[in-house]
Amino acid sequence: MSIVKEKWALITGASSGIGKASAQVLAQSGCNLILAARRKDILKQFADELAKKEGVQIHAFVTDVRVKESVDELLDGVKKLNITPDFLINNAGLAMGLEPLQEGFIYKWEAMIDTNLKGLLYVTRAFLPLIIEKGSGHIINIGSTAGWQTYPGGNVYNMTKFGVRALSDAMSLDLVDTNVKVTCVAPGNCETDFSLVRFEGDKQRADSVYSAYKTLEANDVADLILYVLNTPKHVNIPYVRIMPTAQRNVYIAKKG
Ligand code: NDP
Ligand code: 8X3
Repeated sequence: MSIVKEKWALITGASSGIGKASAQVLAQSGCNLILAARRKDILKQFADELAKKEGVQIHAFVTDVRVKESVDELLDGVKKLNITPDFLINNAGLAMGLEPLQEGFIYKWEAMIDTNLKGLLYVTRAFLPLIIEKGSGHIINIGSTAGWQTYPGGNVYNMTKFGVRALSDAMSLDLVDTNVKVTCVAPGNCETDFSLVRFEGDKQRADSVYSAYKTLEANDVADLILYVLNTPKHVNIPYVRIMPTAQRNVYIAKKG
């Protein structure tokens, strides 16, 4: 049975990687979409093509989740369309750098905290009351193995993803009297633009993250998100971790 068919999902960070793949997989299952990200041209073109291909309704909003006013505009835009999302996929996020804390750059810390934590909070605070009012729904927060295990140079990124995990738990408690479910989906190494962003455009360094062994593909995570959203009303999956077979934790991986 498809629960997502003809429902509405709001996906942040839908212009690339896991967010984009989730949009594709949900659209293939007949779910209508609200897509948010900062890069206007990429996002709009993707939304138009996907809507045409899969025959679902898709609205794209240029949104910077770090900016409260931008999230307010997203909320106003969605309200004007008379849409209340059934699902919120808090996916927008990034890592910046891999320096030891004592050599860290404040601008990188701020970008990670503002996006991965504050952005997630702004979007959730904006849409959660509407979802609760609707009577049922599902929040998916994209965590990470970095929210389970620290690693050298992971410091602030680790902190934000441990935070996403804690927030998922805490919001689930706050929603006990509702039919709104919360799941933290925590991937291991997944080939996307994540490392290109982390290393500020250094393609060679980024590629080396994905060449040592077969990593996850964005679609693997998207398929899992679809599975989680399609669980029956009485079933809630609080956390789910997904790893490449070759990677057993942040440190242990079979190379080659
Ligand atoms: P990508 O870089 O491919 O995608 C990140 C997406 O987030 C882009 O669509 C980007 O769009 C969007 N984004 C970034 N900042 C903002 C912002 N301020 N406002 C709105 N959108 C924003 O990486 P992934 O797909 O890998 O990352 C998605 C999530 O998955 C992140 O939360 C990441 O931490 C998490 N993750 C990734 C793993 C991996 O190995 N790849 C493993 C575990 C977790 P735009 O630039 O257009 O705004
Ligand atoms: C991304 C995975 O191991 O680079 O969240 O932190 S890792």
